[in-house]
Amino acid sequence: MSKVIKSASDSAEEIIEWGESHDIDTCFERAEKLKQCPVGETGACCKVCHMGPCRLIGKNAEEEARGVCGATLPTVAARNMLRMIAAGTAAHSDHARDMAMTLLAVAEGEAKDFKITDVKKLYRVAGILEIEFEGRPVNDVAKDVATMFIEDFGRQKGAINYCKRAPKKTQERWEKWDITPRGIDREVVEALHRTNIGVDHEPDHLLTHGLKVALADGWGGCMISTDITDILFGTPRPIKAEASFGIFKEDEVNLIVHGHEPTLAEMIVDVSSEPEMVEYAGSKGAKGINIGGMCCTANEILMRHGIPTAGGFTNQELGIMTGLIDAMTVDVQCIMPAIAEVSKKFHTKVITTSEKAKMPGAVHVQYDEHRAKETAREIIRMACDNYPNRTTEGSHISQKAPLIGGFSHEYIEYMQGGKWRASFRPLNDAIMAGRIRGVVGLAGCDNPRVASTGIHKYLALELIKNDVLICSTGCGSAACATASYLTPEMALENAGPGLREVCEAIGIPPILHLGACVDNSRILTIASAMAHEGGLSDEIGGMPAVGIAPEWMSEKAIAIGAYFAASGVPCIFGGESPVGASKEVTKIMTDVWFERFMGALHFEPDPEKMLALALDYIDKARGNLKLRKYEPGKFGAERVLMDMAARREIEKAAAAHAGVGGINGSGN
Ligand code: SF4
Ligand code: MSK
Repeated sequence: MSKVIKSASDSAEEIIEWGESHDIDTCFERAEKLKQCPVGETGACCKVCHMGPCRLIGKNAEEEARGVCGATLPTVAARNMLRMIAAGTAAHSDHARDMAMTLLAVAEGEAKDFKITDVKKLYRVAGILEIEFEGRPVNDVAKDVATMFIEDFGRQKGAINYCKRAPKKTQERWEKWDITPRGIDREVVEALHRTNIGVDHEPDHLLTHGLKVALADGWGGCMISTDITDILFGTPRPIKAEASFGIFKEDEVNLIVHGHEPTLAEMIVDVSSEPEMVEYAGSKGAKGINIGGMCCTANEILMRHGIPTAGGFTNQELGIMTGLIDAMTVDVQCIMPAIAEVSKKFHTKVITTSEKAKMPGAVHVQYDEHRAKETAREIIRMACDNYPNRTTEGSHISQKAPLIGGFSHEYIEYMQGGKWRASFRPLNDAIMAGRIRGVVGLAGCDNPRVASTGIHKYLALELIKNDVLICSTGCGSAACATASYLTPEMALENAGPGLREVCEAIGIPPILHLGACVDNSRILTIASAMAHEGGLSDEIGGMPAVGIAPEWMSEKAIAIGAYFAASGVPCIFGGESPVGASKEVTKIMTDVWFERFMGALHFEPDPEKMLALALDYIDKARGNLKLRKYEPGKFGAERVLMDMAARREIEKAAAAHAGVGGINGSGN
């Protein structure tokens, strides 16, 4: 029998094999043993009341199956989808709420370990929120910004603040179909109410509310989180880093930060270089302190400090199995409880830090923003104390991959014209001319039910060969990073001729790492900027752009797919559809949503079909916009892109102007 490949990453596969030979279970073996329930997998199971669970199966289930209460299969599937969107939205948005509360605490002088790092970004956000900022103390402006964002959670009427950032036509569609979100909490609560036994039973009505909740996530939770993180810790700009298990050091204390929240991780990075901390590590026999990341906390600190990442979701147990991690802190989301179990076989200390998330088998050190640095130092000391317990046990792996990350939407704007001419014009022109065929957001998790990271890798390569520019986020970025795909050389070696030319002219890789999963909001901002720039679609819908989450597993990914669909971006998700049992629900999420919003949510397990569908959407959008037909290597006339030399000239001129800061952040 041929061997089943569990991960498309050689180093991950090596650790999995080492684990198998040492009787250590991981998500890969558990996924193999634990087959998915075929009823639940396709959305045909309802358990919202205790007359059930009801399984709506059998011949003609779509028309004939009924739960005890009489609910039909489309109702049950639509309810299941709405609950997934609500849960995903709640996760992102609760994270955003914490960021807003931190910003408020900083502004009020209560969180003294933090500061406003990017004042230009603060002013830019204040401008969007129509908050006066000229001549006012920075903390007063920050307080008003934080307060306005906090109001977005509990607002009962009107629209969340950032809806106005979308192109007018996109907003009009939302108004027409009544999906403009009011308050984030309100939409999530209403979703839970509607899906309670005996409330909303019409599939289309349920799913329409799903889009409203999702917009509260995209233009609320995710966008608020991205912007506040930039304000507090700096707006990312291109930065070098490394990825994969080779980032762990044999002779240093390895402390890994895992989860999603950037606040404590930022403090850990900050204090890890304090002489007192380094000395402490030395007193335990280590040559230094090595901070690494995992999942999206990794993406946050990689984007701003170049801290290396050990990879995405499926790498968490494997990281511990290297035997080299002295401590792993976890905050919230995408943390497998299995890490506490696997850590028992090694010396690794798993430390939970969020008041919302504890785990049997882990040590809890409560993060408190009022004593953030002290908490960070305490954790570093714990990691150092554990260093002498390291044994030779483990699959010590040394491969690592170089990468460039840090592509905020502000930097992408800047790189197309420098400080004074920053715009999206060159990108739009390159698309119009056919040099770039279209843009794909490659996002979402990696998944042990497929050869993990393999579909990301396949699609990334095929898309850039087809002159498609990729914006990656979350574990999609981690998958590309560990495969050495996030380098400019990728363009030379693998991109189609048009995309290669653009990448060489601007000096960017063909896959732009935009950040964590909440930073999918950056893609919404980019799409809005492209619409405002002109020459393509005047709304987000109709752009030659597609979202793909080929290995998704989290409800957060579903919320993201739904907010892209509502904003006008067709999305393709891998695996079987979680509501595939109902033809009616499937049709609403594809055909009906496309007709109303020019976005859609497809599920397609076959990677080749995913690719074909994405390219088909892109080419049809090009056709509808009457752009020249995409033909590899044949381009039309377009504006000359700004090359590096020209940009340096502009920067020299910029330097002559006193009082204007660097590019770090705010664009214009
Ligand atoms: Fe069954 Fe209806 Fe209860 Fe769902 S709500 S579990 S379909 S009885
Ligand atoms: S961490 S949501 S596995 S992308 Fe953001 Fe990765 Fe998916 Fe979690």
